[in-house]
Amino acid sequence: MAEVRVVLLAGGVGGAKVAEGLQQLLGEALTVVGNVGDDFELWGLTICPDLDTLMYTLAGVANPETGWGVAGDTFAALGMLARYGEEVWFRLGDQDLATHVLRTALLRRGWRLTEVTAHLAGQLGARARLLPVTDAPVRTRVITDGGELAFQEYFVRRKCRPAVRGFRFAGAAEARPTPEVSDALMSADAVVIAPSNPFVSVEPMLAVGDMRARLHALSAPVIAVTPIVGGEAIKGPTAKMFRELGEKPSALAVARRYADIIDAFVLDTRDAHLVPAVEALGLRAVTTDTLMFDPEGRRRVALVTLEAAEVVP
Ligand code: FO1
Repeated sequence: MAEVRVVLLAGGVGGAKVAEGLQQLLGEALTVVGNVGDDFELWGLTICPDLDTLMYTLAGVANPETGWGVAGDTFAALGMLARYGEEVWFRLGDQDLATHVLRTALLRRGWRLTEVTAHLAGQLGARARLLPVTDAPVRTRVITDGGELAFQEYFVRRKCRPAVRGFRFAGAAEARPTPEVSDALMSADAVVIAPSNPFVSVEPMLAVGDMRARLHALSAPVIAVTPIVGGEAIKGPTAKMFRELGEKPSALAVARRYADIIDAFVLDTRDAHLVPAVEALGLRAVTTDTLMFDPEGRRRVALVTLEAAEVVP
């Protein structure tokens, strides 16, 4: 095969790692479609945390400790905002702030979020193409014991502490995937669902217009990688969310959520005992070490995923 075109659907930190691994293997032939459900506005600025996490990681400038934000960033502007009496629970770095200032200015000039994202990612040196799933505003709302919260209020301000009862993706039903996303899906040799949180990273994208039906109808293979290993999330609140929604967290529980749209599922070697149950869902199951501690690990998981899709470059 001359060139293997792959589309990755990804959220933030977990998704960015496999995105970077796939970029090592595919370069420009990779299209990363990012979640916009955790976008929000702060001090008049449009902030797109998942797109930025993907962009910084693909460009090699992400903060390696947090996975989000820019490596070596400083927080002088945030310190000044605190002196003005503002609440500064969302840690915006000085360099990161430049991203939001420019994004907001370009959106006000009439650029689509797709165009803004392509410009920023290109200028920073990302090789893969980065696309928001939609240009329309979609906002994840977390229904908790204590009422409904905007996603970042729940995730950062309340540190995922309130017990989750459900989710709402405001604007998703009316939103449409962009023409760029549609074209990328139509011409893909394989579609990969990243090891991101299914509830708040992947499902907000699947809820955009007819995305779920489109993936179901694709003839190209669709492969998901587990974000749960040994019953626990690699990072973040995925396992806690499963428990609060009354389900035992496991790679199998994740596979079930995608069973209607995927052909194969990559799970960790530690969960090999779940293979028969995943196969009983009608899926091909592939086991590997899914933990990605370094660029070599990211490349390895990306390669196994492409092998599972039978589209090795
Ligand atoms: N996550 C946090 O837990 N605390 C923060 O202060 C924080 C700031 C932040 C700033 C810019 C950015 O792009 C992402 C940031 N994140 C922060 C991550 C963000 O909340 C993501 O939405 C989540 O990681 C979910 O993907």
